[in-house]
Amino acid sequence: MPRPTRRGCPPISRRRWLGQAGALAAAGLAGCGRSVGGDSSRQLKVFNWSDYIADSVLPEFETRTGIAVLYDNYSSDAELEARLATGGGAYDVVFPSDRAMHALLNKGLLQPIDQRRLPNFGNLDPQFLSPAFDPGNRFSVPYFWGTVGVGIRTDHVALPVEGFEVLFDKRYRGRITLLNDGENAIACVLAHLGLPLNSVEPAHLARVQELLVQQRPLLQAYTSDAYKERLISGEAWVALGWSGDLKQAAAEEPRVQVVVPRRGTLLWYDCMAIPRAATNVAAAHAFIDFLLEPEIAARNAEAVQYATPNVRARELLPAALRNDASIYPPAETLARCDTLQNRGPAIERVEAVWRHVRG
Ligand code: N2P
Repeated sequence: MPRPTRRGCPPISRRRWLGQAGALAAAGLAGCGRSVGGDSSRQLKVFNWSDYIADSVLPEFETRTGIAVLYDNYSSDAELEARLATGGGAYDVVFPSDRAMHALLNKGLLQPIDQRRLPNFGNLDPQFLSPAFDPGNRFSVPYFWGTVGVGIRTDHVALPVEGFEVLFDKRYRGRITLLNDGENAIACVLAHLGLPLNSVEPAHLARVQELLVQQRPLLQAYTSDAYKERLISGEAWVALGWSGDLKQAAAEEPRVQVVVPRRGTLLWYDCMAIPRAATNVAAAHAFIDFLLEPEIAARNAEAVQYATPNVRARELLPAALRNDASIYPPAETLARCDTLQNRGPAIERVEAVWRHVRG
């Protein structure tokens, strides 16, 4: 499947946001229906992971509602948390992962969501509702879920690849990328060692640290977003990445293959949430509900290649996508996966390993 082409007005990226806002304000213009000054009730500020929405979705919301979307990207939970904690951006809708929700709620950085304003909430699969980090979904609405996997270039890497072992293979020196996300990377190395991926046992973390330090000279980059393009171009041959981004690469370049590690991997759930400091709460609810519409959610799922928790959207997906085991892993694989738990103050040990590795 070719990469989705840009239709209508492209979303404003982080790099372009400030420049465009300034230029348009100076010219007294609003390109693509985006009014960039004045009436904040006609603006919606969205902060989302990179490569995480279909290109056609934002222009459609803008056309339908007359609300201009200012769209900005990030590539780690840490970046989102720091931005919300320092009050930067005044975003109306953000997309934290399950891991990030613990911290954002503890710090009071989100506001309650009014489910009565989300008529499409009922499209969500009940198995994804009321998670431990947010009973009753008072602050979060499921967006996508996925795993951490390994993307490989089949024209350079010896097959078969079972899982994470390929990340430490000296034959691929200088061609390997790792997620620049300590918690995700460390969880995967724990899983690779056959240890619980939430372990905070000093002896376990010492083994992880040793492996990650040994791996350092083999790496081309620590990156949480550029691996997709590098796999496509052939610059990287092995990449630890999030399932949908790897699938997007494979959809564009058939020599990219996605491996969901058989011995188990990290499973995660991302949600939609409204920051405490949001200035357009009404539009935030309208946008979340729009993304829950079956047709919009299906189009979104097809473009980003992540797993949708929206039952009605999943029914609309082409059968090949709906039944793709690297997007929706079978029950026996999922049984060997785990999510990141709230490890309390012991998380500092995990962070210390990452600081040492990135030193
Ligand atoms: C999208 C990455 C989203 C998955 N590029 C991380 N939770």
